[in-house]
Amino acid sequence: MIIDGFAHQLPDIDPHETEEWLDSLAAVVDTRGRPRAQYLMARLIERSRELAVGTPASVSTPYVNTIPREEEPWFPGDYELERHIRAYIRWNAAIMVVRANKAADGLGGHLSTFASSAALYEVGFNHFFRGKEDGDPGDHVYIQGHAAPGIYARAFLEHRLDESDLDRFRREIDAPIGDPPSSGRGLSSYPHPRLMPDFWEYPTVSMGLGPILSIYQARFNKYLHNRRIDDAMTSRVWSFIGDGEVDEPETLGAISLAAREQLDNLTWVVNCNLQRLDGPVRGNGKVIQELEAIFRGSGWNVIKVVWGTGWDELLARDVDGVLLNKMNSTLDGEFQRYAIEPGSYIRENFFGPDPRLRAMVEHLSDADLQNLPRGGHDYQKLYSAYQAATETKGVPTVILAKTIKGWTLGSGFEGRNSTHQIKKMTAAQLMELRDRLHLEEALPDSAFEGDLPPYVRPPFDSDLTQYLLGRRRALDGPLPSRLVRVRRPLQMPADSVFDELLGGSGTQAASTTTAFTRLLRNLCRDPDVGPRIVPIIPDEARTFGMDALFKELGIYSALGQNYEPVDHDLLLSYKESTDGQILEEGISEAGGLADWTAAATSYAHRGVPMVPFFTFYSMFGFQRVGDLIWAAADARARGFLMAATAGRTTLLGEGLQHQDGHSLVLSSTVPVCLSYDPAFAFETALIVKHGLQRMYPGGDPLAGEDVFYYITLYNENYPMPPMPSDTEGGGTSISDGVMKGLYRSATAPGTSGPAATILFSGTAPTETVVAQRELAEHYGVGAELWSATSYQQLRSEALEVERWNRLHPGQTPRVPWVTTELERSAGPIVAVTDFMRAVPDQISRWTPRRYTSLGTDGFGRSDTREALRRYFETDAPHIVLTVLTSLVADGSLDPSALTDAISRYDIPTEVAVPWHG
Ligand SMILES: Cc1ncc(C[n+]2csc(CCOP(=O)(O)OP(=O)(O)O)c2C)c(N)n1
Ligand SMILES: [Mg+2]
Repeated sequence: MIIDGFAHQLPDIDPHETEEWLDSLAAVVDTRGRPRAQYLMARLIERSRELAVGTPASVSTPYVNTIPREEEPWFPGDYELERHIRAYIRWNAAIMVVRANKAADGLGGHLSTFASSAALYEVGFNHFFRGKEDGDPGDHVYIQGHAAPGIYARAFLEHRLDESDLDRFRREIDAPIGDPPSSGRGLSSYPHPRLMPDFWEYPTVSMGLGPILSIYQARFNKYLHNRRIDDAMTSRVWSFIGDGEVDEPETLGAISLAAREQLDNLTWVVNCNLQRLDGPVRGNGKVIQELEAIFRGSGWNVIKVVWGTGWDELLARDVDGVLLNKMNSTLDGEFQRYAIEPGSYIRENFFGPDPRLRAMVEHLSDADLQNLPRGGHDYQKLYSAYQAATETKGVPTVILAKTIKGWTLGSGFEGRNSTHQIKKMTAAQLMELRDRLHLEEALPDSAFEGDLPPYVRPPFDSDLTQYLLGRRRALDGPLPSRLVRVRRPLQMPADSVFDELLGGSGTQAASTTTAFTRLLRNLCRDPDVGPRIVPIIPDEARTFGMDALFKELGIYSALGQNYEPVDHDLLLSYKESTDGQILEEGISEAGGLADWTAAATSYAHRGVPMVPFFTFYSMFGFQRVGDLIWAAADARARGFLMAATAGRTTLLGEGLQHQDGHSLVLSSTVPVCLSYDPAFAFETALIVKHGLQRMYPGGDPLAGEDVFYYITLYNENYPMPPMPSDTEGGGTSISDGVMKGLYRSATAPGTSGPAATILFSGTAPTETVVAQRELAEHYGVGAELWSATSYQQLRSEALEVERWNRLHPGQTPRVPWVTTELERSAGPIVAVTDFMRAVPDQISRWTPRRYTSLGTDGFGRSDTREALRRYFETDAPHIVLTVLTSLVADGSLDPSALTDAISRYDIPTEVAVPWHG
């Protein structure tokens, strides 16, 4: 017996009526069969939803189109012309890849992805995607990375690119960025704004990132709108996604947020060609059905486009429900097979077993059966789906379009498991493609005589090109198109915003994290830049002491705050509001990074520069969502990543999974990420101030650089010194030194013995100051202290110099800045960091004297700071011993100092090596 728990817990106010309904249903099943009962139930559910009865929506529907034929809107375009345009685009997309691989074997490229999705894109380009030429930002279109050839082919038809450009597909090196397109510039393999900054907008090729980024882009548009910064509601976010790609956790991981935030400005199109790279996506199941249930369960509007028009009349005659049953019960693995088999096989195996089904298609030839198209290749069906998606209010829409991978490329490609990887076509395959696309007139046999198959496009003044261009003009210009322009100017903050941090904390102990929180608050309070600051925090504001900002700035929520918070009577209560400034992401670093990316690219994607600060547990940044950061760098993001709770010894009891001693190594792998490890509040302020100026000089995005900042923040408290006078001895100003990565923080105490130099960063000053004192007191060593704010910046400059010297033999060699600076100090150099030694070791090639580093290589442990620093051998005694060891090696000190230090500080000498695990 099946019991629906909820119904049995409520009183039945009319058992007689209940019984009548149930008996009727049983009678229908008995007399008319199950399919009829299913039909009636479906109609009842539909009606009850119309009547807002409150019936829970089912998560799945039969395997047919969501939009019935009679609900399809009138198609406003020229069907024939658009089909012809598609044929040209399909041809050139394929030829581009084939030519590239003939010219240079192994260049790669993909034929089958776009072949399956050409109609999905074309209906968008001809009827929906809005461009930017009217001055508005238009739509945000995330294109499947492997479909790039088709997008280039369309740009070719639009006369944005020409043949020489297409021949530079995946040949970027000899074509510097910025060449005029007509000279044949390199076309990147996939959508890379970093490589084609006036063309691509959204990097998508690392699977799963495009989908999650698109959700947060749509959410960010609502944020801008609700905060009255930009009227973003005219822009729609479209994301094209592979059905294999949905297996990436990032793809589906944030879909419930999209529904919760009512992102009706978001449309996803999943290209369900049933295949990924190696084989079927769900051979033993049905990916469309699975996705439908997931999305409906998450509150999305789901539109399935399974069958092309040819199937409509068959379904209309399906009186017994046998066709529907066959559709429902056929597995994707079988559908993939039907895509490659002849019509006779389909007749035998799909329609054949049931005589009622077989009879249904008796009037169709085998060729007809083979050509019954899938919904994702049916322009009218797609148009209907897109139209419905754009009209849907209150929820995001996903269109699940069933296609064939490699469609129109011929039998060697369509539906084959190997299709994703095939990049070459034989002469016979090319002819077959031409015939299939009906391009005989444009491509007579004689066109194939050369070595390479030809590109072909209709003349500029042809009806076809004019139609194509006319459609784009009507939709405000071509896409993709990346444009940096100022729609809403940005103003830089007043200098006074930074004063508090530059002044230091006096005798009061403070951490760089609390200092930064004050800076963030001051920035938000600045009347000019304030509204453009986007504070983003995962569920860690209290950990970082940032909860104080909740009340003042408000937490953004599309729904406002429809409840009285539990802490309403506290001064610093949890305040959500529709115009809240803080994006509190909950426990999702990927979400926070996606937010950050939307804000950090807003200067280009919306013409509205925003300044995002994403503050997170540094351990869960690069290590966890590094690929999103890489994608943001590709997208030319500008902003600040604030690595809180940095360091391997600062988090006391947290241990192995939390103590970060390596994110600075990871961050240094991203070319445009400037990594800083400041020790003092004033350094942090300077880095933010100069960073703002570098990204937006005087507020101007066009003059700024596409870089972003990774800045560590610690939770260790010590008095924060004021910024020293900017004209420190030796000619380098403090702010210059902080930005370039190194400056002298304290001169050596007067001593009779040898000199040494100690570099510190992050929290290391606490131990180095003690070491400096001990060295002077017990060993007569006078050590200078230098703050190394960025080994990465020092290294980068030194590498440039090294390269210049190599390329300019015979000329006076240049000297790296770090070398020149350290020549102003004396004695062996010892660097101390709370990160692993690889961080300071970045400059070891260029230090003018003996160089040793101390760091926290190895897994973290839980204990006190003191115990941890002793364990990692970064405490003051170990610094002293290291300095003495260097001096002895240099012959500047008697070796007896070493045994003295070991016994003075009780340094254990037979302990396990920390980095062995
Ligand atoms: C994160 C990541 N892993 C692996 C790949 C390699 N890869 C490129 S395309 C592809 C298959 C894509 O299948 P699907 O999403 O179904 O797209 P289709 O080409 O079928 O439209 C894979 C595995 C990648 N690009 N990104
Ligand atoms: Mg696929």
